[in-house]
Amino acid sequence: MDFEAILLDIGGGVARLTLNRPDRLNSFTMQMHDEVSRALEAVSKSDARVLVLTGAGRGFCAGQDLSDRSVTPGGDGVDLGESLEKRYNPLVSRLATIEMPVICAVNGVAAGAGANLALACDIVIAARSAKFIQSFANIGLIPDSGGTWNLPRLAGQARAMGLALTGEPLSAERAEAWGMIWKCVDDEKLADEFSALAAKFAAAPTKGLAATKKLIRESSARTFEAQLEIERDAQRALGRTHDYKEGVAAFMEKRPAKFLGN
Ligand code: T3D
Repeated sequence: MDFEAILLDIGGGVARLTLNRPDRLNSFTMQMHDEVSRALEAVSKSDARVLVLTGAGRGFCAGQDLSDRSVTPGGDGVDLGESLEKRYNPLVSRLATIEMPVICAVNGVAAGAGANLALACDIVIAARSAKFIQSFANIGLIPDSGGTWNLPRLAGQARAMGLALTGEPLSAERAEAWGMIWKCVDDEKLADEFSALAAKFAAAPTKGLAATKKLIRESSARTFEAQLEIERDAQRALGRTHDYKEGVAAFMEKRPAKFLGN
């Protein structure tokens, strides 16, 4: 596919999407949104069993490219609601619902929508030098891209409030200590770390992982009893998959399982 603002590589069951505007810290333009949207469509239709999202250069993503907006003091405002409805909201919804694990490899600063894009992914591995910044506070906006939903759930209300109202940078180490991300690793180990995890997921029972992701993500909207019923239905369906039968057979035969993702 023809991309300028991103890179997409699909092979060996792994889809790797790299935001690629390093001179602007991979901030989002309309073009980048369009390309990411097309790339995610292609990933959904491909044989990929895991998606890795990362950034080129020293940053992960600085959110909206503020130079892609004609905003002037005293001028007409921009319809940011439209921007969220048409671009940011579908993007984070898609990451939350795509039927495979999404790993975010945060290679550097993640600010504004870039921070919340990362936190919307299923597994976040951050380089030690990376930081997460709710920059919205500095320009009079709210933490979008799921920020007001994810932050209190990941960090608790007190920390969510602190991060969102002050816009202070949160180091990757502290994000890990607060339980907001899966792991913080030394910068030079980031690529090895996410590649190993992606390879593991590419050979995993994908339907089981996709159902796990879905149930965990949807759980807060249900009662415990309702969730038990959903677990029953999911397990019933998974019990009929190739990968469940293969997993049990492999265990009994004391050999590695060969999962096909179905
Ligand atoms: O508009 C809508 O559609 C609504 C949705 C909004 C979602 C949002 O994301 S709003 C929040 C937008 N993002 C920000 O406010 C972050 C702005 N950036 C920064 O605060 C800083 O750049 C960072 C803290 C992220 C990194 O700082 P630092 O010192 O490491 O780098 P830098 O020198 O500031 O940035 C490097 C270059 O990238 C620089 O360009 P230059 O001077 O080398 O030509 C800088 O202007 C550019 N850059 C960084 N972030 C953005 C950007 N250019 C455009 N838009 C950006 N967001």
